[in-house]
Amino acid sequence: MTDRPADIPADLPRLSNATVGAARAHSKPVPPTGIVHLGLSNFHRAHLSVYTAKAIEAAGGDWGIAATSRRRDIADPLVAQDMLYSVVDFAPGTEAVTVPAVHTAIIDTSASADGVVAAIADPATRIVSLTITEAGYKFSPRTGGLDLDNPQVAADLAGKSPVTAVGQIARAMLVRAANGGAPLAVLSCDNMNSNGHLMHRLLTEFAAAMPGAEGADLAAYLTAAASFPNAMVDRIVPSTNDLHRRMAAQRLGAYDAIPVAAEPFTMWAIEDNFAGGRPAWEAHGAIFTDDVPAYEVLKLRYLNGSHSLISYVGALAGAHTIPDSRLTPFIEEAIRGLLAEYEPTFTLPAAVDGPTYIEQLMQRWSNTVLGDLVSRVGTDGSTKLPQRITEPVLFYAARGEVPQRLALLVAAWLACLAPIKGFDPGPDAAAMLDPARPVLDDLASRATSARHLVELLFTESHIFSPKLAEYTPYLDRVGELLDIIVDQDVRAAAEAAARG
Ligand code: CS2
Repeated sequence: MTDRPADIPADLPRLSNATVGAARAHSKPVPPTGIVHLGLSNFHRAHLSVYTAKAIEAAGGDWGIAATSRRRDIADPLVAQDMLYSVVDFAPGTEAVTVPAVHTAIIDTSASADGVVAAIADPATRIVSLTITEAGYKFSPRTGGLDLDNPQVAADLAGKSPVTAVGQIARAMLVRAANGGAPLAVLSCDNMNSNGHLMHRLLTEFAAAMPGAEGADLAAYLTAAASFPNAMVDRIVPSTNDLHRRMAAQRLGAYDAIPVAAEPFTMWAIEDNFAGGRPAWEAHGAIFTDDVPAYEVLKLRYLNGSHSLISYVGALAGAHTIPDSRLTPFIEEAIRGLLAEYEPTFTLPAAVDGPTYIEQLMQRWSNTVLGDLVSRVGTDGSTKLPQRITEPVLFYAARGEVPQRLALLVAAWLACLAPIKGFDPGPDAAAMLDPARPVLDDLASRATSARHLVELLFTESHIFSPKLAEYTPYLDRVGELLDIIVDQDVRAAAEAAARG
């Protein structure tokens, strides 16, 4: 368990039902479980939990959330704090703190999935929601569908206690189907193109690959009783540090070991397609719209794509935090260049003004008190970048043009994650975690040049769609920019990208 920071008085009482203060806890008493959430992440605690607590407060409903966690360092304090924690808004001049009292139980999945399968199977559960990160979906960038070669997927199909989210939901749906077929909505809260459609496809392909009659039963349940709303989720939520704990203690007058710091901005655009009903999330400003795919693309490109550039270029330039990076003049130039490259590749949602959205983003990335780290955003790039670059690069390929900043982004990522022998990308790049590290290390050790590394990446690693490998002018440019990063520095590469 995390130690209390030295400057928080030892006698300051712990956050609990007794110390929270009636005015602060949103939605107490907590209603029974209606949502099972996979992945008790900081993002979940600052987004879906807050929207749901406010919805219950405004309109009621049995929408308590039971969440899975393998992290004892979050789960144990949460239980010790009567399932309470605080969300601390971090921005200059902001004092807000929220305690979303909405969690009913922690489901420990470290030893077995029985608990989570039973919780999703319970007919009282009407929504299963997910923040499992891009890596958790086990989809193949090659096919866009379920990665049947993944050993965990194969084991789940063989009927072992399921470890993947898709396997757990599939097993639970079979129990639901056998017990009367109560409807269920599957709500992804991760950053992927058409995340609802993706979940539907993954479960459909899981059903098709299941041996025996189970596959047909699952397919029938998917058609008759399940829904898959697409959703665009947005709020920048860093990992928790001691400054966040101190601010939480000051604002709460109690000690919270597991607060979440978040920017004040929050946004959620969702399709109103919930087979078993839903909380009144609009009470906290959720936008129900059929225009969700447009919101998703907007956010995946302008926010997430640029965020990745800020992170990798920043790490190489010695910036530790997102604002350090974004406020570096040559990096700001590169971000604006990337935003301009993205601009013609998609259509804005009708309700969004592009220039206003961009200036708001530039401000959100400048939040110096939030302390978001380039290493957080740079983590898992191999599973994030495909959503952020593929379609835009193909858009330019169709025009015979080479998008310079989209090349800089991949060159900077490779320099950070697959450094060629003798090149040191620095401590912030070293701190970036990635499931593809072993694959990338292997490519870097075999590559005879930057261009060769790029070739290996696009043709051998299965990280990106093979369609990208066909556009050699793009691969050439990534290789050239990577050479400049290694031979000179990332600033010279950004300047070369600006010259085109
Ligand atoms: C970030 C996101 O980790 C990342 O790659 O771009 O976590 C980003 O902070 C959120 O999507 C903001 O809503």
